[in-house]
Amino acid sequence: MNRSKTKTAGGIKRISSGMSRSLILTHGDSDGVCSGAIAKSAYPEADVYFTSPVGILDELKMADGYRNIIICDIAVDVRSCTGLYNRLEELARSASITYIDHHPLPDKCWDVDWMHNDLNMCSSELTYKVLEDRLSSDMRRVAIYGAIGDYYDNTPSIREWLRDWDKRSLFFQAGTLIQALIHMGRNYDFKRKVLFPLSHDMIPTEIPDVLGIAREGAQFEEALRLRVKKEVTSLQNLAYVIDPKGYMSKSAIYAASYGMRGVGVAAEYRNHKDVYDMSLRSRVNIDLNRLLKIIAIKHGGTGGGHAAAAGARVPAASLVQFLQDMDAAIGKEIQKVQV
Ligand SMILES: [Mn+2]
Repeated sequence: MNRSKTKTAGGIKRISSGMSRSLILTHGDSDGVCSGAIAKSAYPEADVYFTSPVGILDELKMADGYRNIIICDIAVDVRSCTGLYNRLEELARSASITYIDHHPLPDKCWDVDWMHNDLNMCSSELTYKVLEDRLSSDMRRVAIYGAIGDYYDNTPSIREWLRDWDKRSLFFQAGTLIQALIHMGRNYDFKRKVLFPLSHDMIPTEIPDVLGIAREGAQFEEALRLRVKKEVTSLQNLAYVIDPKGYMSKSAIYAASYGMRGVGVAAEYRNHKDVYDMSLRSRVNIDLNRLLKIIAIKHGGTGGGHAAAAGARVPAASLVQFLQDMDAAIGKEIQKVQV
């Protein structure tokens, strides 16, 4: 087998080399790794690369020559929407395209038969359903790991599929896998080593290093939790922590709980760009994606994601005002919902 080492040029994470008929492009988070593993189980010969909404168009430069292109869990970025659509339509003349995603699509484009978009389930569940004819029903277990990783484990199908397993064992495996993937961050070499055995339905605790890394991650998270508990600041409707020195999404969750607010925000300063990158988590019935699209842009930044889990970037000088505007907007939304 001819496999190259991980390359990271241009954001591309090459995890196997040599031209094969199928190409899988997927996200590097746990839902993305599980989606990729399910797609690779359906097309075992496929090359797999990790990418992101901003990297996808670049990655597709090397898609020529593949007969079958599967993209999983990559949100369509508003700014590159048209370019991406045109490139995919161009590739669709000589290849079969399957675009599987569960993030909101920008308006207008995408009325095409190769786009499988459903906001009601995670990408892993959707990938299993789209490729079901080629899959063992045991791969539903991998879809459940992905669903838990993305907090989409309460859908009708996942609940039904869970009944076929002892959910205590399955949660142990899912938790171990997710904790290890989060702890390894952007280590795509590690993610490659996990994705292949996962595509053969190997349980995560048997995949080399996963259990030990998950334990390290749990220890790191415990220290982080105690830091956030000490440093959290609460406004009226949101609570935030700045530079928590650890997992951003988990910091946002702990900020909400220890700050005793509906929304938690973790912000991290990025020196080279003089901006704050943020992770936001909501446990109240509001749409963070919609609010961020308005308020982050108003402050010269960007933002979006899901209703309950989202991210944003704003110029450092705007952070305080941004947080106050978000706080007020969340308050208004909560009132609307209660009326
Ligand atoms: Mn996802």
